[in-house]
Amino acid sequence: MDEGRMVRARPDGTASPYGAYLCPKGLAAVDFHNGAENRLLQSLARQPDGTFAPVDNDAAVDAIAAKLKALVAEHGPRSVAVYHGTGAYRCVLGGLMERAFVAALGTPNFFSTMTIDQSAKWVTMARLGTMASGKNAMRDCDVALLAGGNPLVTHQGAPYAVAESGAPARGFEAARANGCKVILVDPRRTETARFADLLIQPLPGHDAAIFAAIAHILLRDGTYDRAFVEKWCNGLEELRAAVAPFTPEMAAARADVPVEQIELAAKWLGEAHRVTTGSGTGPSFSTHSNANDHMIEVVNALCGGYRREGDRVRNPGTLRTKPVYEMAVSPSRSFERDPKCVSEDTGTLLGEMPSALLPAEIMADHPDRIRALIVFGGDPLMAVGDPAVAKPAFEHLDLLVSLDCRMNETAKLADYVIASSQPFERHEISIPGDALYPAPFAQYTRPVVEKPAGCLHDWEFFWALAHRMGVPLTFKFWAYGLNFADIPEGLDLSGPEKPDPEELCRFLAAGSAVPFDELLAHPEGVRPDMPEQFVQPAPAAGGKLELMPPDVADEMAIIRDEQEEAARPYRLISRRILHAINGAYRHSREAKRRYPVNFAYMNPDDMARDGLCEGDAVEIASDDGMVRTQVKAEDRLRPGVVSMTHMFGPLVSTDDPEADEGANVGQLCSLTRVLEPVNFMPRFSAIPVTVQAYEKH
Ligand SMILES: Nc1nc2c(c(=O)[nH]1)N[C@H]1C(S)=C(S)[C@@H](COP(=O)(O)OP(=O)(O)OC[C@H]3O[C@@H](n4cnc5c(=O)[nH]c(N)nc54)[C@H](O)[C@@H]3O)O[C@H]1N2
Ligand SMILES: Nc1nc2c(c(=O)[nH]1)N[C@H]1C(S)=C(S)[C@@H](COP(=O)(O)OP(=O)(O)OC[C@H]3O[C@@H](n4cnc5c(=O)[nH]c(N)nc54)[C@H](O)[C@@H]3O)O[C@H]1N2
Ligand SMILES: [Mo]
Repeated sequence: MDEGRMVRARPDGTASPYGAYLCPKGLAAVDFHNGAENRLLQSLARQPDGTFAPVDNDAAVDAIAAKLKALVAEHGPRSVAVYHGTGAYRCVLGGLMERAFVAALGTPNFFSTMTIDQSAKWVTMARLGTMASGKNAMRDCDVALLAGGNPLVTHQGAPYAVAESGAPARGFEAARANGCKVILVDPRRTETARFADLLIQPLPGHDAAIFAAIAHILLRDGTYDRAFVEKWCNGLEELRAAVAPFTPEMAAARADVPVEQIELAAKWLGEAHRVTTGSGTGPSFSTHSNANDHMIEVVNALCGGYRREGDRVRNPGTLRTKPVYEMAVSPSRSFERDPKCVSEDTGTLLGEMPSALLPAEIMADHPDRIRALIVFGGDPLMAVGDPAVAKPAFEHLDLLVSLDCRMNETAKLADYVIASSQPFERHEISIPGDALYPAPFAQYTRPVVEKPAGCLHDWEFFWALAHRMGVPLTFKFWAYGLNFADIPEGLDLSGPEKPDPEELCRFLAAGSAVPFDELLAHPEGVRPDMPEQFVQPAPAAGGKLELMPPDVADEMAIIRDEQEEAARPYRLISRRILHAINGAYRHSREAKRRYPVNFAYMNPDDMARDGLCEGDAVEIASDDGMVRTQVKAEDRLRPGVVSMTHMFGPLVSTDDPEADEGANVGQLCSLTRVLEPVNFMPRFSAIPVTVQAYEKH
């Protein structure tokens, strides 16, 4: 620090369970706190002429509260929706205050990036069920399989993908040193592939077939975990029937991979003593994403890839330590019950509505349509894609509020943009990572720098809003899977007194294995010495996993009979960059230097065949739209695919990608044509496209 300004950030490995480590976004955060990337330092209100003018936060919250109160009085709480973006996940008090606000208001319209990202995983939980003991940690396995994820860049790992949180390369190194074989399934030889013992590079969109074939082999050879399946699974015969047509030869032909690779992956999985399989965004974004994810999880179940009674629990959580049981939780099929959407016959997944239906829920000719939307740390217009459908809907809202530290594409349409604080300016406690760190660890940090005078903490916004609206808040330690109303302990915040953020954190740490005062004394974090914990037997008769419910069997039959769409020669796939996280840090110095636009990467042979040269201006066209960018050769990509990063450029492109600083690939997606059942997930990968050079004027 120098005179109240941040100068430099360094990783601190004294207590961290993964050593000293800081990613490039962590480094860029210093500049951002200091105002880089046009950080919003003041809240803004839209004027009658459509322009924005600075507004005092009190006045803004007053006006928003008055408008929301009027809407609720006239149309009920359902008229108000909240969207929780990636920026909101990094803000503990803000996220919990938001949950308290939504619960107190009583609206079912809670949306987040999870349902425009990997909600296929939630659909699988709802249709297959889950093992309460969780999956095996990669470090304990002899075989680990990851489909469509690149943790070395994204740091995304457990519980869904296969990788350790924190410093992923170290996790892979440690697992391999223990003898773990790593299998990757990805059209791209990713950065993570340097740890792969087997890399399968399929055409995208065929994971359901590939994993059905692996299940087929495990059943054919009898190498699945019979004891596990007998104890915890229903539907083995239905599964057998559903995967019978998915021979290894058929899947290999569909996905254009050597059949030996599918056989080898199945052999390793079948022979292994301890297995874990999982996926990143790839299979959740592509064609038939729910079936893809279901079949990946079925393979894990056939291998019994979950922690079992007596297994050591590496990290039972520190701030909240929970006993771990070997027990199946039967499918909830929550989406079949009320509350349901008004535009489609589908309900919630883990208490959330499908984000891709936001535009339809706003436009619906229904008394319960959405009329006001609060966006917390997100850019839903960019995230859902298909701006031709989404933008008019957002413009149709009576009230759009963006709580953000950037003027993003959604904020540009908002009535109010509330400038939020940043992590080094606020009180944070390590709830998001609590049980995900490779070892027990907890940290509480006070602000190291004062927030800019014009900014509001995210939690302050939700608290002030509730206070002004007269909505009585109860602050709780909410976590996924919990119904807010059912959580017994809470802090009553209905009084006029603004809460003290440190006291809120103290409340959250009430059940912590490390007392709050010890966390206070150790800003570098604490790695507690905890007694070893082991998975316990199920306390009661557990549920069962449903390997092949009828709706999944129907989807598999559709896939079995499907013909490849041949009209467009390439498949567009997703990729992420190390120097930005979705839209955030995209305008940092390093990100802009490396990525003046989001290039279209292609296999060099494909480029040569199409007469394309490095840097050529190209048009990428799908059935739903077109974007322009520059092409770049990448021999890591298999032939037949084009790979681009999302969240670049303005919502709608001009004809100059360089001036636009990239192109929004969401313009190639559809919110009306190709949506998955249940979660209404659009297709963000395996999008059929053509690539063509064009003359720049
Ligand atoms: N640096 C950085 N970190 C991030 C983010 C970021 O933008 N930047 N974003 C964060 C967010 S919001 C998320 S959700 C996570 C995502 O984390 P990951 O899932 O690890 O994200 P990606 O790197 O895009 O990896 C997806 C992979 O799937 C492959 N793929 C595409 N289609 C298919 C397919 O049909 N089948 C298979 N098997 N593979 C396919 C792609 O080639 C790609 O390598 O990362 C988070 N972390
Ligand atoms: N075509 C296509 N579409 C995609 C994807 C894709 O790969 N391809 N990926 C999908 C995925 S996985 C995701 S997760 C979504 C991402 O969708 P979103 O999360 O909606 O988009 P982001 O751009 O990440 O928005 C995050 C916002 O949070 C803000 N922010 C950062 N820190 C804070 C904070 O402390 N407080 C507040 N209030 N705001 C903060 C940032 O400035 C940024 O504007 O997009 C989805 N859409
Ligand atoms: Mo995401």
